[in-house]
Amino acid sequence: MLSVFLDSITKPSELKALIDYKFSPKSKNKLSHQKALETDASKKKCYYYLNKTSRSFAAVIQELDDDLRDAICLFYLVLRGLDTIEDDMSLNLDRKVELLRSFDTIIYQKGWTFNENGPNEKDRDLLVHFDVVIDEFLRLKPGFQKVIAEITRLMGNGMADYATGEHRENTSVATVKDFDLYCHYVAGLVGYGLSDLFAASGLEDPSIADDKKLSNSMGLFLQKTNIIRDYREDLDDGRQFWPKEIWGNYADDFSDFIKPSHREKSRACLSAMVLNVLELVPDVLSYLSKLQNQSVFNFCAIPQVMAISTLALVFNNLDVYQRNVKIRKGEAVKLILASTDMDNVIAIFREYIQVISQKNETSDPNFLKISMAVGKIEQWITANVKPTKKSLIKTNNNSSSIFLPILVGLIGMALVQYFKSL
Ligand code: IN0
Repeated sequence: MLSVFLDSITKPSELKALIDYKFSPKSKNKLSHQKALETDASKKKCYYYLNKTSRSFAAVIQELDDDLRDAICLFYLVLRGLDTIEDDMSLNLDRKVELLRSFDTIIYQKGWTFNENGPNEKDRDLLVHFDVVIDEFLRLKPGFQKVIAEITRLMGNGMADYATGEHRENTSVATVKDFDLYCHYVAGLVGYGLSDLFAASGLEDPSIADDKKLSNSMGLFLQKTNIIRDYREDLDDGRQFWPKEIWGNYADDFSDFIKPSHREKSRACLSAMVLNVLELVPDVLSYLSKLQNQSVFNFCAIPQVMAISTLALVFNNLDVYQRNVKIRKGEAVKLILASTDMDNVIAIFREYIQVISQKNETSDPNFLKISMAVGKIEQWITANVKPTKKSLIKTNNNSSSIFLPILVGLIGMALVQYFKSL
């Protein structure tokens, strides 16, 4: 705990956020939720597993309005169960595929538990006691159950296809299309399911679930950012999620990027991966701006602002190839406290987009494309920020914002060429 404060010792705004967060009074939703748990042992066990698998995200789920809170908790635990089967390299492939393809019916089987995971699987315990999750799942409204089961069916089958080698080349993802499809199965479908749950709860307009592309992009933005951040951890564990269509332009072997002699190619590859993610930002902002319920907005916005801040941190940062790069807890808490409305979220995105823009180098082969992606995001913001409303953002009303970085880039590249030719 002390180390968390020490990490932010030179950042007064983060220190203040950490203190505010620690001493903030419990919200109305959190209090009514805790009261409900006192008399419900089975539900309490589910929240125990939720808190065990993901502490900070569990806190965000527990702030949701009634009804939706339990539906999303169960959705999360069911997906975590599925993930624990997909993840386990020690499971026999046939058995794994059989489980993945039938998981949508398993969640209706009272009493089902599973103890075949390897001893090192971190959420092993969740499947060992999965009967508790099933009991609570069966207590949800049928409308919620149907959404969760349908997404589980689609995701389980998608995961099984990947596990058996479809859309893959040896152990790696081949094309950008395959990469998008994999991320759709594991994260985009979560976006579909959540939008359907928001609609079924009545807390959001049913139209939130109509635009599938936006729901998909919400998941892809989180998953692709994680995949960039986790390069080294995944490499060490024998996993490769970066598509060869991208990294193959910069190396013969996926592990070449960790070599000091490969620095400049490694940097260029990282930029190409970040560019692929930046293209999703306008969709993310469009989705968030449609939300109406405060608790749903916070639940959706917090992971997205964490992701944009992670993306700014990993961009042009070769440490990604050596270790797990993470935003400071102080910064994360500051973002959690600030993500309360769309104006603030836009201001946060704008800040990190500017960080990316400043770290973008003319010598980078993707310099121009990154400048254009940044320009498109700026354009979205200019077109969507209401000028009448008090905003944290300094709008410069400069519609040429897309052209300025491009112009600077072109001049930079011309100068590089000129000096090379001397
Ligand atoms: C999530 C997503 C999530 C939240 C809100 C809206 C979403 C819309 C579309 C898709 C996903 C959405 O958020 C979590 C966030 C999370 O777990 N963060 C980790 C930190 C980290 O670095 O991983 C934490 O411990 O706090 C998320 O990452 N996923 C997720 C899973 C289930 C549900 Cl119901 C919602 C995982 C994934 C793969 C990105 C979809």
